[in-house]
Amino acid sequence: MPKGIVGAGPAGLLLARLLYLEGIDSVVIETQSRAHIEQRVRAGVLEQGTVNLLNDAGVGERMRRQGLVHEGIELRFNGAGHRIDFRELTGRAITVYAQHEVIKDLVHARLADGGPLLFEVEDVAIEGFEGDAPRIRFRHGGEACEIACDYIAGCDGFHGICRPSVPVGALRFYDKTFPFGWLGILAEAKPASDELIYVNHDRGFALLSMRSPGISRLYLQCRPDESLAEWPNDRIWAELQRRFEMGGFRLNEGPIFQKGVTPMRAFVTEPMQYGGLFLAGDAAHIVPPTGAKGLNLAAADVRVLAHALSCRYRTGSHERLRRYSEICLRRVWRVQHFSWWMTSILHRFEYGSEFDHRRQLAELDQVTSSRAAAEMLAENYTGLPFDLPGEEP
Ligand code: RFL
Ligand code: PHB
Repeated sequence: MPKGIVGAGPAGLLLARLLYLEGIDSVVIETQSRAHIEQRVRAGVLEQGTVNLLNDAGVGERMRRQGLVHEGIELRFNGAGHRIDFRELTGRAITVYAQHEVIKDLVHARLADGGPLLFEVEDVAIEGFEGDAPRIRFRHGGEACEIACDYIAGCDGFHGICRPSVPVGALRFYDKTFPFGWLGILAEAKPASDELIYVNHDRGFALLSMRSPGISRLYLQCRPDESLAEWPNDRIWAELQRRFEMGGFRLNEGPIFQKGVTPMRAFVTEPMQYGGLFLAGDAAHIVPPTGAKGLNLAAADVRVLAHALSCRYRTGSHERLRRYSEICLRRVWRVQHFSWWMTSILHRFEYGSEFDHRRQLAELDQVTSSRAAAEMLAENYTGLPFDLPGEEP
């Protein structure tokens, strides 16, 4: 019987590809259209381990050509910039390559592999996963469909149906909401720096990222319920220029072609499994974006799950599947800690006192002047290697 994969985000599509390479059949279903998922603007930073995984999975050809390899980032505070040199500190780097480009590569591979990958499904429900007869029901092209599978992978993101289908009380949730959001834009403007710049400013956090040599991706801290109507383009550029100000530094401005507000939240589900249902990626956990970790964590989960399923079919042993949640959660909590820490040192907390602001600046001073502290940041940012206990193949 096939594996049922609910959701064609990075978690679902990469899982399908890894299983295919192991000779394991799966069916992927997705509520959105192909065009929608291939254009949805999301993450941009890939850890070295994610890059290696995509390359090993044979879907890295365009990423190798178009991805921008970055060997460091800048932290800017108190009107000065400080570079964290990843290559020198860890020997590793990150790659800036948009999440929707990863999605295009994975969809292309999936269809070339012969699918199945069903778009625009409706009324999805999962059943029978407490016992040994998991089923997915949905409507597709107006017809009622049912897939019997031996396992279900819940890869349907934070707002999906898999996690809420587990009986109440069987899972435990850990949740933290931050009192701010990010207003993000994409602009046709040459990035003013070759590397990402994270800013701690009196007026709030700001971030310069990019999608290509001609497209800037910029964020600024705002209220979690900020209305875009209050942010005409002139105001966005003026606020960004103030927060990035340093010497003669100026952001390059250009037409803004995408704008959005993202609230900041952290969330973890424990365990990430119930019977024959395995939750992966945002369906199981979300992190605030300051550490650029969500997509990378989704990739790490499905790597563990694909390996566990492969062991199950090759050797008959359920041991790896049984330990799926325990293995993933160790990385999940390490990444939660890092994402929380990056968020806490870089943002302006509305009710934070001047004492707290001074303490943040002291912490940034330490990170940019102590090699041990810089190494801690660099090691986490470029990604914990895939050798946490249980993760090694
Ligand atoms: P996704 O990408 O949300 O995919 C879930 C898919 O499931 C579909 N779906 C269903 N399908 C079938 N039946 C149902 N009932 C369904 N319900 C939903 C959805 O349509 C969707 O296609 O989850 P996945 O695969 O776990 O991937 C997680 C990542 O998308 C997410 O963690 C990252 O985008 C987070 N993130 C970042 N991560 C990074 O690693 N680096 C970054 O630089 C980074 N920046 C970001 C980010 C997320 C952001 N936003 C918008 C939340 C920046 C931002 C602004
Ligand atoms: C992005 O390019 O969208 C991006 C980069 C770094 C982050 C978050 C988002 O921490």
